[in-house]
Amino acid sequence: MPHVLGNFFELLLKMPTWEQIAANTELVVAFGGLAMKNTQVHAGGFGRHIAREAQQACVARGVEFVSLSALRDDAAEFLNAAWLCPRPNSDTAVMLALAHTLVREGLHNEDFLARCCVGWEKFRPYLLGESDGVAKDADWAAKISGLPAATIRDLARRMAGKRTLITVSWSLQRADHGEMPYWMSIVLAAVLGQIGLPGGGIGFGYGAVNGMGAGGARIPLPALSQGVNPVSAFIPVARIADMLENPGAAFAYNGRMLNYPDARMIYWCGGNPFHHHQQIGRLARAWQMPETIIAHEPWWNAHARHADIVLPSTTTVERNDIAGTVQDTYALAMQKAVAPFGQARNDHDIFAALAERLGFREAFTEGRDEMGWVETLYTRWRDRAAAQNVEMPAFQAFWEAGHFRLPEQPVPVFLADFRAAPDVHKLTTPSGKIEIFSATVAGLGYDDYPGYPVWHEPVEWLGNTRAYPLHLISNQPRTRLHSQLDNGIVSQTSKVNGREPIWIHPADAAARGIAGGDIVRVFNGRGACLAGVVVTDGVMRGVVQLATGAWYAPLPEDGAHDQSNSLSFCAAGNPNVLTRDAGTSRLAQGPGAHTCLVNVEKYTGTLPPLTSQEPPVVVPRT
Ligand SMILES: Nc1nc2c(c(=O)[nH]1)N[C@H]1C(S)=C(S)[C@@H](COP(=O)(O)OP(=O)(O)OC[C@H]3O[C@@H](n4cnc5c(=O)[nH]c(N)nc54)[C@H](O)[C@@H]3O)O[C@H]1N2
Ligand SMILES: Nc1nc2c(c(=O)[nH]1)N[C@H]1C(S)=C(S)[C@@H](COP(=O)(O)OP(=O)(O)OC[C@H]3O[C@@H](n4cnc5c(=O)[nH]c(N)nc54)[C@H](O)[C@@H]3O)O[C@H]1N2
Ligand SMILES: [Mo]
Repeated sequence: MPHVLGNFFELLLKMPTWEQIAANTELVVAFGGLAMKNTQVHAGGFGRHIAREAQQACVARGVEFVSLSALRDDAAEFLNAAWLCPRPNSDTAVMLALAHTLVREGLHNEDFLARCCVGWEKFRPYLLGESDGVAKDADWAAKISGLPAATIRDLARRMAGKRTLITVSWSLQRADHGEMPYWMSIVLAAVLGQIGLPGGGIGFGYGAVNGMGAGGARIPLPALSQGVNPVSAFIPVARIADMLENPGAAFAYNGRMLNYPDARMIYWCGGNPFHHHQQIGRLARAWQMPETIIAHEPWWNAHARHADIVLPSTTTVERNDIAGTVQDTYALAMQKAVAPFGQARNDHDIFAALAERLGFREAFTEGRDEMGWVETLYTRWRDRAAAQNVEMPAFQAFWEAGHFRLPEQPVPVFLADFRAAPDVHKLTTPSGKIEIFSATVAGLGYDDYPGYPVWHEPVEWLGNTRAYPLHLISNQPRTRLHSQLDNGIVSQTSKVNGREPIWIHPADAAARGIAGGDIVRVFNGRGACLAGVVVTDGVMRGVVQLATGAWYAPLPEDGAHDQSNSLSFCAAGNPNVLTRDAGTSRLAQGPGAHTCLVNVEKYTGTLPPLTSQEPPVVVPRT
């Protein structure tokens, strides 16, 4: 993204807002949909959920939606979206074909491509097939995606005839070469040439979190002092099992060759590797390698269970805090609701106690305790607001009231200034323009990244089902945040026979003699898990959906099970025992969860116990 359109976090704040979309957009083309389930959350917290009413306002104004996704409910029912089901991971091919149709039919914007972009002349021969003999036309993409060629051509024409917003869900990145559909979506929007027009062009993740497309108060929130980490060794987090298995080994990352450090100790706080990592069986084995693992964690989940030392921390309801984000208009006082459970301590108190043992408590706390920090951070926020002529109440008044509503700031039309004068209002890319061809990326020397977006057949996909016949979508869960509160009632009541629900198309279920409510074994060469069946035509044929987040429940090491296999098995339905632990590419080395084939069979054995939710055995001190 920084190579192509500029700084990602800046872009997220500047994208077309829902208000602008409702007022100007005629057609929204959503790759990966606009899942309403995901808009329940936002990093930093939110005062009001806006996604539903924002989308409803669009419908009321006549905005049309097209959702390209394997799941029907990635678009809310009230959107009346046209539902297209390209094979998962084939989006880049569909986007190429849309661009091809636009160019062949003279519907592309030559002026925009010439004025606002670099590299059109390098990409065009690839698109048209002049450089490799393969025209990336609708017939070509039809064979790859399974969408009819006429549907692709018709969509391209509709996009050109209307004010169109192209949007891509964050999920498309989590795949083999997942950087490609992002780049290609920007190129497609450039070919269409509506970037910089109100409600037109491109935006990302409107169905990822509540605040995408929100106006908000746009006042950056202050944070604790970060200090400077004296350790410069770095790995992309998705490469951690690689690191543990191969200390010292070299790996490629974004044009550099780095070496895996020889990590002897792991201290993990505020994340659950047994949730987010791919191929958890491999991780669980690699986890045996460091000398010490410390988990700093409120819950007795897989993260805590796999640690040598657990520092129990409080949850958000057991401490005082403030919540807010630039994309919201609320400052929220999060007053402690209950006393800390057992010996749990606040994260800040744990770190302060550790800093004390290491001899730098004062430098860490800056002399402040919990409420000292809450008040200081609020006051810094208030000062920043004042600098933008927004008056926030003094701390005591805010804390007693519980919240304060800030005025919403108007959001300028995304890239309108750039469109009008690209040489003056430059982007933060190396050329200052939209990089259809990136000299930076081409210069990295990665043969799979020639400098412009190209289609690569994913390593696992429905275009090649020799090994396993079904594509697994392991998306964000609707009943929790990742693994958080899987032990809670909302998540637990969604389970089928105690196992995570798996969605399967009626034809795929019938072919396997599977019915709703059955327990199935989902498996591939990397692992297996049990899941509870929901048969639905809301999922594309050939695709199964098993959301992330069930607490990893490997088989007990009771002698009846071989340990190496038992670690790759999850009795609760965590899909990450099945997914591939390989980087998306040498460019980003991100997790490629959505590139994953599996098979499903009815499970007829005795159900293994679900040990993952049981509390720890406490041995009294003697
Ligand atoms: N309820 C809830 N909300 C959440 C979260 C949560 O855990 N629970 N997590 C939050 C976080 S951290 C994030 S990053 C965001 C993530 O936001 P997203 O990445 O948008 O969320 P997902 O649900 O993973 O993916 C959305 C949809 O993309 C589709 N999809 C997957 N692969 C492909 C593909 O190759 N092509 C196409 N066209 N579609 C595909 C799937 O059908 C999936 O339902 O959600 C946030 N919101
Ligand atoms: N297959 C597949 N895998 C994925 C994804 C996918 O789409 N598919 N999505 C990826 C994405 S986008 C993300 S963001 C990651 C999410 O991965 P993680 O962020 O690692 O997942 P969480 O379950 O949210 O882990 C948060 C942990 O912090 C703990 N915690 C909560 N509050 C506190 C606190 O106040 N203090 C402390 N110390 N701990 C606390 C929770 O109990 C939990 O164990 O997963 C990634 N993995
Ligand atoms: Mo995420």
